[in-house]
Amino acid sequence: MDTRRALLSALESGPVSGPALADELGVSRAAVWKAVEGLREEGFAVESAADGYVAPADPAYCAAGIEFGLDAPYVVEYHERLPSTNDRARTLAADGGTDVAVVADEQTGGRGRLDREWVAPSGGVWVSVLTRPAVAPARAPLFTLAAAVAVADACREAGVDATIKWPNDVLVAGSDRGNRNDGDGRGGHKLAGILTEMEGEADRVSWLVVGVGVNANLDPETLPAGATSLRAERGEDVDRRRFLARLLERYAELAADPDAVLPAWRERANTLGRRVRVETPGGIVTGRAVDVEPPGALVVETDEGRTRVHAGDCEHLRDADAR
Ligand code: BT5
Repeated sequence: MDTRRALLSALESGPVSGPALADELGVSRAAVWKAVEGLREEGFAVESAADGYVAPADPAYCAAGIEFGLDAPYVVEYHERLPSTNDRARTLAADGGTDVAVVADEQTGGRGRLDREWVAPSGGVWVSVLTRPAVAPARAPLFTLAAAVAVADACREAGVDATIKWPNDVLVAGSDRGNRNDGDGRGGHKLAGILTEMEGEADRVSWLVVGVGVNANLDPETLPAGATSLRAERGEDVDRRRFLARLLERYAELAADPDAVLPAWRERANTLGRRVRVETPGGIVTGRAVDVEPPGALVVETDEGRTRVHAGDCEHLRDADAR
């Protein structure tokens, strides 16, 4: 473990004496001091007290702040502004990196699926997790579903009743309050989206980047029609540091236990049991969504029988909608 990491984890359990930590790690006192200064430069305001260094009471949203107390196996790379955290994670992947969560306060070139734009001003939670799971590429969709569950759970812990629309949207359903940016008209407002990208060979994923965008402390008026935010739903800002830590912890938990993903997804899904219209690469499928099957296919009961949809844009229909 490097000095920075060791210092961060030592700070979790109270004041840290510089000389004692230097002895424990077998590094110089100057090295510990440098690590303290490094954390401060990152924005993690370590204090000096009589009995040693003390963690800030309310850590900032920065790399060390997010890593502080984080129970997930990722190094956090934080940027004030990036074109896209997915692009940055892909660059790290090309350089051989892994187990990194790239976070930006603002994205200037955020991407949705199919090269759509993702609006990502300062105040949101924009993160891409780079891993190299030992699975076949066909299993990759499970990680998208895992991320959707992780987002839904983090939102629920923050007091917002989020549900999942197949395959990758996290929505807030229900009553139309005046503070949302309307335009959806189908009972759901988009709180978060997920963009999964990967490279792999026939039998093995080489790298996997799961990009998650959550409209956290934003006003829906600054977002596309049909969007909502945690701020709008809760009526106050969320602690992005805690929210993101929970999201990453839940994602890591599910990524390590793939069998738990589908049952958890089904429980939080808003799509199952509803009439849907899915635009797939092979055409439009309309019917009732009845299940999701490994590794993430939507099972739709159509007039012609059951069909499995592996990718596409899904719209929830009112029962009366005739198409
Ligand atoms: C998605 O695409 O929902 C995936 C979004 C993934 C964004 C994350 S942020 C971190 C990482 N870095 C990136 O560059 N991307 C990922 P899709 O299902 O294609 O939905 C895109 C559509 O959602 C757009 O065409 C807009 O209509 C709408 N949209 C754009 N920005 C939005 C926002 N902030 N909130 C809600 N809806 C939005």
